[in-house]
Amino acid sequence: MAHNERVFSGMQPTGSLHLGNYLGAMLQWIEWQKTRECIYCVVDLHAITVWQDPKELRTATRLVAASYIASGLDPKKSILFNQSQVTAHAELAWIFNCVARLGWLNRMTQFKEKAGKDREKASVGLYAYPNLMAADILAYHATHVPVGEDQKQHIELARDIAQKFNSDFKDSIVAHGHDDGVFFPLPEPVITGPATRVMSLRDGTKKMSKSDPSDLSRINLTDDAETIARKIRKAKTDPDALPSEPAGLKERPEAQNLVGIYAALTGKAVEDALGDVGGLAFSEFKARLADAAVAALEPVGAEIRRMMAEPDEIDRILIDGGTRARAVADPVMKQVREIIGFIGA
Ligand code: AQP
Repeated sequence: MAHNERVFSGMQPTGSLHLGNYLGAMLQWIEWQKTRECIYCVVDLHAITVWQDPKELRTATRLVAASYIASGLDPKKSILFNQSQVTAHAELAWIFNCVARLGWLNRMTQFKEKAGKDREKASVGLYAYPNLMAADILAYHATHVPVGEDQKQHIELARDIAQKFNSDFKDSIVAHGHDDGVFFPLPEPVITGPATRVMSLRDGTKKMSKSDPSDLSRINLTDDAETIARKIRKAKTDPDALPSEPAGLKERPEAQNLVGIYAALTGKAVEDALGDVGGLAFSEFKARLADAAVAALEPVGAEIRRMMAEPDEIDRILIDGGTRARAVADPVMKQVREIIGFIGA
């Protein structure tokens, strides 16, 4: 049975969203919303793979939901909710813990990066995180997952899990009315944001991240104009002027990152952006970049602040989204239980 196209994606409430989340994922979400059924989630179950203060988790969950809406997500059109409201995520993740192989998870580079040197002290949840992510997507039979470049490996794992489930339970899947033996679709990663890998402003070889201890490393969607301009002024650079061709950005990670951000914010290809700013010294270029960033982000930040002043309204939207999400996931989970052989499904 061919599956209808359905989009799923999420972000963790581990802090304020930043320019990387916005250019890498969020702008694609908004595009997909125009033409497809979309389910967008604040993934609070993922957030607790690292300890979170309960009060801060609640605030960050509202902040991420407000950031989605301020960026253009329409909660009437798309389903918007926080993950923990829908128990299907945790239930299917457990089933996938039993489908995925240790060897598969051992290859996940994000676990290695996030666990760092003290791997023995990382939570089991951090290790099994990709299985939960596969469950997030597949509990809705989602077919497309718009994300940044760093999530590609996890979506490939979700495809492997879907394929193994379909193969392990093939006879039962057919017996339950899926004549082609396909229960889970193989989800496609969609990595087409205007900048699919935005790097830290302090180190052009490191991904811009919510959890980087230096706030100067990222531009938050909540930063005001003065803060955005200051962070760009302080961004690491090299001593040379900007080249006029993309080839001249090679081996210059900071220049490449800042020009990539400028191009994404002004809606231009890097080549065309260099047509505008090639030859400029960094001091002049940074002023232009700051103008472009402020023009794009200031209205988003203002809307986030307005929404955060009404937390009950955000909660109401999330709870409504939870009800709508359960209506999609519950029938899928009922079938999963029947296919596996659980009594009382
Ligand atoms: N630097 C980035 N450039 C492009 N895309 C990015 N994404 C994250 N960072 C960049 C994309 O944003 C979405 C949500 O990410 P997440 O919140 O689930 O977690 P993450 O990928 O681990 O992002 P962070 O900011 O690094 O969070 P922390 O520090 O909490 O782990 C994903 O689509 C991701 O690809």
